[in-house]
Amino acid sequence: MLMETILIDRPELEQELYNVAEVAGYLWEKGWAERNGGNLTLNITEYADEQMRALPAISPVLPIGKTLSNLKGCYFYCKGTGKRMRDLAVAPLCAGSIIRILDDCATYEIIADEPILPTSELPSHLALQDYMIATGSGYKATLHTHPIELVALSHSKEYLDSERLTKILWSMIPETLAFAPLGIGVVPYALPSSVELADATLEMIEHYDVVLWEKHGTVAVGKDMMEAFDQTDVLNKAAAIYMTAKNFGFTAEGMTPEAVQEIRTVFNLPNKR
Ligand code: 2HA
Ligand code: ZN
Repeated sequence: MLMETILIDRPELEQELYNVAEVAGYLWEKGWAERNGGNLTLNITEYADEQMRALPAISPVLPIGKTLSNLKGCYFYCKGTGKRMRDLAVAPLCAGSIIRILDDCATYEIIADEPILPTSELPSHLALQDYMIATGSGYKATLHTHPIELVALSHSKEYLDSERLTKILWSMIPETLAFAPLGIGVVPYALPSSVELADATLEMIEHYDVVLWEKHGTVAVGKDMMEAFDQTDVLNKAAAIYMTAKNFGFTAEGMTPEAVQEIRTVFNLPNKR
C-alpha cells in the first residue's frame, strides 16, 4: 500500500528531508544518538505552497511553551518525541512530522504525515528558530545531539568555562578555529526541555558557534542541517584529540597562541576573544 505523503509533487522539500535524514544517519554512526537521543528542527516555510497551507490539522492545537512572535505562519519539520535518529535516517516522516505555527505565535498544530508529537526540546528549538528569523540570519536548521567527548568534558568544572574550553579546542588543530571561529559556549546544567534551558541557549548562541549543555549535549544552528552537524563535528573532533592525548598519558600541548593568532589573521576570522 502506498502511503499518502506531503512529499508527493514537492521534490525540493523531499530533498531537504533527505539531507536531514543523511545527518541523522551520521549521528547514529558516531554514537551520538542512543535510543531517542537528540533532536532537530528545520524551517521549511519556503516550501509551504497554497495547498500545504490549506491542509487541515491532524492534531489538537498544542502549546509551544513560549510566545515567539517571528514564527507566525511558519512551517517546521521536527523530529518526533521518543523517536530514534536511526529510524529518521531511513524515513524522516515516520520519525518526525510537519507542524504549522498558529497566529497567536504560542501554539501549533501537526499537518503531516502522521500525528507524531514533536521533540521534547521544542521550546529550545523554536526559540532559536525565532531568533534566527529576527536577525535575518538565513539559518533554517537547529540540531541537538549527545557528542561523547564534549559531553564528557562538561563533567569537569575545569572545562565549564566557555573561554577556557574554546581556547583548548581551537589549539588542537588549525581547522577548529577556521571552521568554528566563535567557539563553544557552556550552559550550566538545567532540566532537559525546560524553558530555562531554552533561554540560556538563546543567550549563548548569539556569541558562539555551538552551545554545550553541561552533562547533556550540544546545540548548533546552520543554514541547513549539514552545516549544523559540521559545526558540532569540528568541535567534538578537537575534544576527541584532546582526550586521545590524555589516553596516551599526557596533556596535549596545543598550538601556541601565536600560531592560533596567525590562523585568525591569515583567514581573516573575527577577533572576538
Ligand atoms: O531525547 O535528547 O534532550 C531527546 C533528547 C532530549
Ligand atoms: Zn538530549
